[in-house]
Amino acid sequence: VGNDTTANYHAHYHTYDEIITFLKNISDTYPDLVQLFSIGKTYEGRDIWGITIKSKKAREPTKLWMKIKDYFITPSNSTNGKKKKEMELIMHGGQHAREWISVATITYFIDTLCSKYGQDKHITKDRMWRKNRQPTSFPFCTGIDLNRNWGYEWNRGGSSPNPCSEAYMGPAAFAAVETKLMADFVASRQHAMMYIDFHSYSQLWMSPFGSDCNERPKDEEDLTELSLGATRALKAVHGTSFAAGPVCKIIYQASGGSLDWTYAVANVKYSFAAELRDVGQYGFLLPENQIVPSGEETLAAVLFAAQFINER
Ligand code: ING
Ligand code: ZN
Repeated sequence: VGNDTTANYHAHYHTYDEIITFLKNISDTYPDLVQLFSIGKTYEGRDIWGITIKSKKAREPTKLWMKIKDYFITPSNSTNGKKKKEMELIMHGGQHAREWISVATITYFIDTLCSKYGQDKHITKDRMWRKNRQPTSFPFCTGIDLNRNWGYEWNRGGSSPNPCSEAYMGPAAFAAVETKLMADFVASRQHAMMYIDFHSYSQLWMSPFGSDCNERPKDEEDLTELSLGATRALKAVHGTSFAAGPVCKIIYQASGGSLDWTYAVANVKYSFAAELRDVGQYGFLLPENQIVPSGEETLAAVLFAAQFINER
């Protein structure tokens, strides 16, 4: 992208401004493939960027996907002759500020999908920020945990009413401008078949629900089958092990998370959250030389998921 080579760009984490430049360069370079847009502004007035990647003609929605599949996935007989459905997959990163690898992974996806076709030692308070930047009822405690502020079973455990908590749920569901905008965006995407919310770290592929360990999604079987296949595809790339299961069981109870809402309210059947690398050695401060390997393995999981959904 630009004068920087692809390999070099993804060898580093980037600032918000650099990421905007990256996205604008991508949309200038691949005008037929991508559309860059803002869904609105954060509390502090920064744009919340979105980018759609799709084939040139809306009538041929799977053309890009077919090329991607040819490139990344060993041809299988199973899709031959089958009519391809129109489908849309939503990837969400950066819901939590300090989880840089989630944003780096998505920019890696964008670059890789487009271009194939057509350690920070200084731990600062800012680097370890998690929540949004909205003031609370306490002037000395800033921020709502966006991933506790979504409107399905909000305030049902695993979140905190304390504005100073890292898991502060906010004064009401969707009180955070960012969650409201993102939810409206997801709801507006009629063809969305999958939603994946990227976090770090722990190496997990998670499904609904986070709010209640006893609530089982009606699509449990399909969600489990996809999750197991995706983690297997992921492991095949660099040997990285991901565990799979519902949020509440595999990590902890957490209500007001995005995947519960996209699943139960927006009816995106394949709603997931992924905890990317690592398992604690570097934690949130994942070294830059792991961006590309993480991107490669995660993309393999996503492509498996897309193929799985496409074949249903
Ligand atoms: N983990 C997620 C969190 O918000 C999660 C786990 C995912 C909870 C989906 C609820 C729903 O706590 C990190 N690392 O933020
Ligand atoms: Zn997170």
